[in-house]
Amino acid sequence: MRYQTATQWGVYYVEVEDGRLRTVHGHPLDPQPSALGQALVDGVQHRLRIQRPAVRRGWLNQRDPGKRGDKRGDDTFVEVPWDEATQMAAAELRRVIDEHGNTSIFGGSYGWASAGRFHHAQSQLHRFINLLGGCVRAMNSYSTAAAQVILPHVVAPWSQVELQQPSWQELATHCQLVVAFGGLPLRNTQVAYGGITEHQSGPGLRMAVDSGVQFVNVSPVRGDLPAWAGGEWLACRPGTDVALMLGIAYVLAAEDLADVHFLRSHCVGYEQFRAYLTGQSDGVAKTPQWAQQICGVAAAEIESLARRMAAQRTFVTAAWSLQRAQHGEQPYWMVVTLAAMLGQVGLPGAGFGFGYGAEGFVGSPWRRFHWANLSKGRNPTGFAIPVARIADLLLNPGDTIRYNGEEITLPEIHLIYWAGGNPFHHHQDLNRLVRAWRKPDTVIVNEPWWTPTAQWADIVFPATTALERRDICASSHDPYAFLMEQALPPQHEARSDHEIFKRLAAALGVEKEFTEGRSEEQWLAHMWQASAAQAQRAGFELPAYDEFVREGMYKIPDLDERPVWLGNFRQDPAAHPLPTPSGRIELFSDRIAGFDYADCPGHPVWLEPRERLGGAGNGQFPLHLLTPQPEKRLHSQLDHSRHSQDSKVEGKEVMLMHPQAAAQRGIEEGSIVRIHNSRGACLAAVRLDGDMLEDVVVLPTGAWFNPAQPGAADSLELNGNPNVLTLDVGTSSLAQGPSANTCLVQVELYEG
Ligand SMILES: Nc1nc2c(c(=O)[nH]1)N[C@H]1C(S)=C(S)[C@@H](COP(=O)(O)OP(=O)(O)OC[C@H]3O[C@@H](n4cnc5c(=O)[nH]c(N)nc54)[C@H](O)[C@@H]3O)O[C@H]1N2
Ligand SMILES: Nc1nc2c(c(=O)[nH]1)N[C@H]1C(S)=C(S)[C@@H](COP(=O)(O)OP(=O)(O)OC[C@H]3O[C@@H](n4cnc5c(=O)[nH]c(N)nc54)[C@H](O)[C@@H]3O)O[C@H]1N2
Ligand SMILES: [Mo]
Repeated sequence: MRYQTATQWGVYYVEVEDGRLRTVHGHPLDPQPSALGQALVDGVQHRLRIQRPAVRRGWLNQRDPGKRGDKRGDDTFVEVPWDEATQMAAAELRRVIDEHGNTSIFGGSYGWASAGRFHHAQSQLHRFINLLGGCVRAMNSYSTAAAQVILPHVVAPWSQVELQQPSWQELATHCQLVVAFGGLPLRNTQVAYGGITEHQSGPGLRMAVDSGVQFVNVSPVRGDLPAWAGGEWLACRPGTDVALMLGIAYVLAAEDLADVHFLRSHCVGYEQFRAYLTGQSDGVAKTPQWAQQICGVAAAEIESLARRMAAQRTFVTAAWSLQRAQHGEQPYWMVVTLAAMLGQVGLPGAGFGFGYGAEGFVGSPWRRFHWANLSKGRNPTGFAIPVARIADLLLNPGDTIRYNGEEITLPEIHLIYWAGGNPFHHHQDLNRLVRAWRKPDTVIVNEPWWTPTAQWADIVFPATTALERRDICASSHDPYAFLMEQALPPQHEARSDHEIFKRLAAALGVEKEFTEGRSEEQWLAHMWQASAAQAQRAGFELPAYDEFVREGMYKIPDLDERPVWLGNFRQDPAAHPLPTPSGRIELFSDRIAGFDYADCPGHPVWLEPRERLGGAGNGQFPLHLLTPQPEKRLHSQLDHSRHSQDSKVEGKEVMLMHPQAAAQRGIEEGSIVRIHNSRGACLAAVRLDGDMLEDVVVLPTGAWFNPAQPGAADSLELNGNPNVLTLDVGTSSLAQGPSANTCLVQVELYEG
C-alpha cells in the first residue's frame, strides 16, 4: 500500500508491505525532493524504538527525591505497563507541584519533533501542563534567538523579517550583487520548520545566477556557496564578520558613498555610529586595515567590495549561524546598518534579509497564511527563561540573569518534562549540561527512540512517529495543507503524545479539559474549521474537512502581487513608520543604550569574543571549530538510519580539516582524531578539504551523545557530538541566545 506523508524536510509517498515500510519516494509536486526522506526506510521501524514505558532503576529504588538524579544517564531501565507508568508519572507531577509549586517544573521542551500541526509534541505538553497550573517555559529559539531580540529594536519583528523579505524571484529580477555572510549552503534548505512541499531554494538560486546576479560568499568555508553559482569567496575568520562589515562601512563613509539623505530621512543614530566608525568616540578608526587584522580579509578586498556594493543594486544577507555566537546580535545589526548606508532599503531586490541558505521556505514567493494551532491555553506561572539558559537554570537557582531590559531570577527546578526535543543534541557544553541535568528529582520524556535524552530520563513514554497517526502538515510559509496519512499501526506499545497526556490528564482529574471531549480525528476536523474561519477573514475559502481528506492536499490561492518589503516605508516613512520606538531604522537605539549593557551597547560595535582565531584563547587552542547543520539528517533525528550512518567512518561523524593543518599533526584522510578543549573531548573521522581557512575545522551537529563514561566530569565522547566542546554562554545580556559557533579547539591523532 502507498501512503502520503509529510516531514520537516518534504513530502513523500511511502510503500508499506506486510506491515513493513519498504520504500520512500519524493512526492511529484516537489521539484527537488530531499534525499533525507530515505532515512525513514529503516529509521522508523528500528530496533532502537522504545517498545514499552520504562522507568530507571535508580529512580525507582531511591526514596530521597534529592538523590534520585545521581546515576541518571548511567543506569538501566525496567519496563512497566502503561497504567503503572502513567500513575507513577502523575503521582510525581502531583507531589512536585504540591511540595514546590509549578515554577519547579521545567517544561520548555524545545525541539523540532515532527511536522504535524495537531501531534505537535511541545504543544500537547503545554496544553496538558497548563491545566495543572503551568510550568517554567522557554523563550525564543536556538535557531535565531539573537535575531529575534535585536531586530525588533532596530527595524521590525523577526516574524515580519523572515516572511516578508525579498523572494528569489525578486532578487533574480532586480538585484545585481548579493553579499552573503555565511554563504548560501543549500544543504540546509532541505529543511523547513513545520514542513515544506515544494523545495524552491535550489531553483531560486539557479534563477538568480542565470539572470546575472553576482554573489560574494563571505565565509571561512568556500563550499557555503555552490560552485555552480560562480561567486567570489572572501575567507573571513569565524566570528569576525562585524569587523569586516565595519571596514566596509568605513570605506562607504570615507569615500562619500553612504546615502546621507536616506540616513537622515529613514534612520536615527547615524551620527553616533559614525563617531564610533571614525574613531572619534573610542580612538580607533575602523579602517579596512584595522578590519584586516581581525578578520583576515585583505584591506584592498574590503575596499573594492565596498565600492562595488555602493555602485550596484545590492542585497546584504547573513546566515543564521552568525548570530549563533557570542555577541551574535552585532552582525545582524551591522547588516541592517550596511544596507541603510547603501540607501537601497525598500527598493526591489535590495536592502537586507537573512537565512536564504538556512531553511527551504526563506525566499519563497508564497502568500503567508496562519493556519490554526492547537490551543495551549495560558501558562498560569507566566514564567519563561531564554531557551539556551537551561543549564544556568538547573545549576544556579536564585541567580538573576539579565535579558532584554528585564531581570529574571531563576527558580529551583525539581522536575523536567520533555517531549519532542533532544537537549543532548541541541545544548552547548554537554558536560556542563550533564551536571545540571542530574540535579532535578525527576525527568520525564516522551520519545519514539532510545535517544540520549530518553537514556538520560527517569520515566520514558514511547511515542508514535508521524507515520503511525493521522495529521495535517500546514505551515505559515508554505502554500499547501497536506494530509499526513497513517501508514503503520503504532509500533510496539507506542502511543501518540496526545494519548500520553490524555492518560496523564485522566489520572490527574483534568481529562475533560484536556480533550474537550474530542477524539484525535475530531480535533483534526476542529482545527480545520478554525483555519477555515481564518481563511475567510483572509478572503478565501477552504474546502470542507472531508473533502480535504479525500483530496489529500489543498493549495491556498496565490496573491496577485507580492509587495516589496519596506517599500511603503521607503516611499513615505511618516505615513508607514516601522514598529521601532522612532518609527525609523535605529542605528543607535536609545532603548538598548538605556539597558546599559557592556556586551550590547547602543549602536553596533565590534566586541572581542571569549574565543577566536587571532584573539583570546588562541594560544592554547589553535583551531576554530564550526558546528553547522548536518547534510544527512535533521539535527539528531534518525541518526541511527542507514542514510545518516553511511556518511560516517567507523560510526564516527566526519570532521572537515585543511590538509595543511592535518599534515602538521600527522593526520590523514580517514584518520580518527580526538578534538578537545577545556570543556570536553570527542572523537571524529577526518576528511581533508583545502577549500577552507587553514585554522578552521568543521564538525556538523547531530551525532548522538555517547560518553565513554556517562556522568564522568570530562568523559571522552565517542560518536563526534561537537556540543561537548562548544561554549555555553549567552550571546549577550540582550538576547541570551546560544553561542555555539564561538569555539576554539585542538585536534590530535587518536591512538586509543
Ligand atoms: N553546536 C551547535 N548546536 C546546535 C546548533 C548549532 O548550529 N551548533 N543548532 C541549534 C539549533 S538551530 C536547533 S533548532 C537545535 C535542534 O535541536 P532539537 O530540535 O532538540 O533536535 P532534534 O534532533 O530535531 O530533536 C527532536 C527530537 O524529537 C523526537 N521526535 C520526533 N517526532 C516526535 C514525536 O512525534 N513525539 C515526540 N515526543 N518526539 C518526537 C526525535 O526523535 C528527536 O529526538 O539544535 C541546536 N544546537
Ligand atoms: N540538512 C539540514 N538542514 C537544516 C537543519 C538540519 O539539521 N539539517 N537544521 C535547520 C535549522 S533548525 C536551522 S536553525 C538552520 C540553520 O541555518 P544556519 O544557522 O544558517 O546554518 P549553519 O549550517 O549553522 O551555518 C551556515 C554556514 O555558516 C558558516 N559560518 C559559521 N560561522 C560563521 C561565521 O562566524 N562567519 C561566517 N561568515 N560564516 C560562518 C558555516 O560555514 C556554515 O556552513 O538550518 C536548518 N536546515
Ligand atoms: Mo534551528
